[in-house]
Amino acid sequence: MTLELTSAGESHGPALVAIVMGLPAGLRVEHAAIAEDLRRRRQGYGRSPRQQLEEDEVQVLAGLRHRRTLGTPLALVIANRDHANWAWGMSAWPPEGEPSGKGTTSVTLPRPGHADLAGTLKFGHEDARNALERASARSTAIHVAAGAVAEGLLAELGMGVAGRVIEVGGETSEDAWIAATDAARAARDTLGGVVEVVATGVPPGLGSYAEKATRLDARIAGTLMGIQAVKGVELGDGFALARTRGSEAHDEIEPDRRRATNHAGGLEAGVTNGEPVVARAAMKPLPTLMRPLRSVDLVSGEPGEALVERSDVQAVDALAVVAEAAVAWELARAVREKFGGDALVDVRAAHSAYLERIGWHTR
Ligand code: EPS
Repeated sequence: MTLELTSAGESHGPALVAIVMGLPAGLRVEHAAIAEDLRRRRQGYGRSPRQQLEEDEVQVLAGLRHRRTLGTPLALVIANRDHANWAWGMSAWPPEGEPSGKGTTSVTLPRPGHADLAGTLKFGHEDARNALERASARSTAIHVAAGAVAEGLLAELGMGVAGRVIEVGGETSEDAWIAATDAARAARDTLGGVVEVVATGVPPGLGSYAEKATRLDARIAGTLMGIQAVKGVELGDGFALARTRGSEAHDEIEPDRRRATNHAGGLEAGVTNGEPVVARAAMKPLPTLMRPLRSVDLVSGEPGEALVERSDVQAVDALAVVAEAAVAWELARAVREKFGGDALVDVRAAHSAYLERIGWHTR
């Protein structure tokens, strides 16, 4: 038993869609819980005006009846309201008549840092929009919706996951983040930052050291690195551990098998150890710059300036929510693998029986 997600959707296409396989039957899914996470993702100082336009209203087309999962594929859809402005430019079959609206002329000046150049070369596109639309972080909305469902499953087993911003543009306090964002906007520049996700109530034994691909630390690092603009990930004290001695680095085991410290971030040998799972992700400054960097025109071969279009100054607040959803997803996947069960009651029974076997009490 595992949990799988397949998604599709372009940033300015009609919609984002996802199919989730592997949820147990009987899991309560509240529209309000998904809507709240989607609302949090849209918030944040320095986001694009696009966020005022999008409602990120989630629709469930399959797999849910009267608030409970059916144990069958769950189909989620979020419409892109901005698509109305791109109806011709992003159409599957161009409507009759002259091209109108946005996206009707080809993008040939790739932005350093975005998918424009690599995607164009890789797929043989003539218009970089064919690459950048899917590479856009717009797709994180559907992953947040799925993550909210995963968080619901984890909550049934007493687990909670929370993401927060810890740095924006190198600053560590909220006032300084706002000032740095204002300064970057005034300079027509962008910023990055760092977020942290903490998962609590996690039992020991999720994940496995049997193979690299089963290590939960590898999966969490992979899913965080898979989020747009993330360039660094650390678990627990991460890179700082490399600068300490073993006697300081490891978390001593108390009589109740808990730890007084958590340098490992709740993961040893790719397996949870019962302490909170702690992961951090570093986001690079966003690559769409209002004062563009040097580029080359892919048609003429002439030097030029990269594409300029509406974008965010920084989206670190959004990353905190997206990273939370991603970590929740991997934990839920590990839960499905460890406890199995077609119905939620089976999952709960397997979880309780396991905690009883190991004599584990959540602190
Ligand atoms: C993004 C560019 C911007 C962001 C977008 C991600 O898109 P637009 O040019 O349409 O404003 O707003 O993020 C979202 C739309 C979103 O919902 O998070 C990019 O290039 O990755």
